[in-house]
Amino acid sequence: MIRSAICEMLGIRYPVFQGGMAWIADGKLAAAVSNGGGLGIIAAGNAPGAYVREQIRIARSITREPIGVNIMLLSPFADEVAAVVTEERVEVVTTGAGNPAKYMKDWIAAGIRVIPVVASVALAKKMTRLGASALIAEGGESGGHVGELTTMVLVPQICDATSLPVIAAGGIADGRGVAAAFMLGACGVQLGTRFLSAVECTIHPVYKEKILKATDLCTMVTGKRLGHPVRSLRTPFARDYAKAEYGGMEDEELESLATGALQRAVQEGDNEKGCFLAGQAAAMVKKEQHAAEIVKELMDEAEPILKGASQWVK
Ligand code: TUI
Repeated sequence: MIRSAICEMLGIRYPVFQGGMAWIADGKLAAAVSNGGGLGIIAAGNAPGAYVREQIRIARSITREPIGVNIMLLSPFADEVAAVVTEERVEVVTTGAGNPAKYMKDWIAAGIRVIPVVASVALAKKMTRLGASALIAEGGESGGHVGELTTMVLVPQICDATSLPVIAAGGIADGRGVAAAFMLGACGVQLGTRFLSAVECTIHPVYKEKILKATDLCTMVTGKRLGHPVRSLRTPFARDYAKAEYGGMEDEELESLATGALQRAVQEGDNEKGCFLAGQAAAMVKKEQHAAEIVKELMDEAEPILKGASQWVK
């Protein structure tokens, strides 16, 4: 049994978080992960507060275990979602794509555990100072909005910069990745892409199929020019966007090209105009499984690897 400081802190059985994927990680998926012993996280994405409240209540109707909400800080609704998580007393808030400093005092006063995603040492230090409970170090192998550094170099640097528990994310899809993350100093992992194949993940069947069929070089990063690099599957949309981005299209037109693209992938499975966010580990996702089974399998695979690590020491 692998247990760590994050299990004790949050009252969860396994040190596994399900990443807060915009338009994807709803109350049902989060509750299934939490019931499986991990931490299920509802993604607020670009949705209004009322949607997030509804999803929290759906999750609460399915599980009594702790749940989290991920707040995407670029969202125009970030302020109202920040209030909703306090009113609904979620156990954990994770944040992404920015600096959550202005909300932290209120969340901490409400007894919420704040666990920001950090992609740099500077933000890790700031978040430690402002009272975060733990940090998620997310490398650029992940899907969606990505930072510069890979998981391999980011995790140890974040571990050196903080005394808080560190959760590793980006490129982890099986027990080998979990074991490696612990070796780098992490005491937990967060996975997004692997949970796209969960039975309880209600993305369009075309999206799921694309993940299950993905191969090693199937993802690419677009959006660097506008300052929001995003990793997604290499589909016609991603190729068209990249061409427009480097072909000198105006910023506004470029932005309108992306508007609604996540929803077109998640809800319609639109191969031509949808943006299918996925991490580099998509190729390692092989079959549809219940969320709880994914959590348990990750731990069952990681345990003998970690136990066997002493074989290398003569
Ligand atoms: O946030 C994510 N992944 C995401 S967000 C998203 S939706 C989106 N929509 C439009 C534009 C961009 C994204 C899809 N996937 N992951 C967590 C994450 N946070 N990765 C990297 C960061 C990050 C980057 C820079 C966090 C903080 C940061 O610096 C902030 C600062 O002020 O220092």
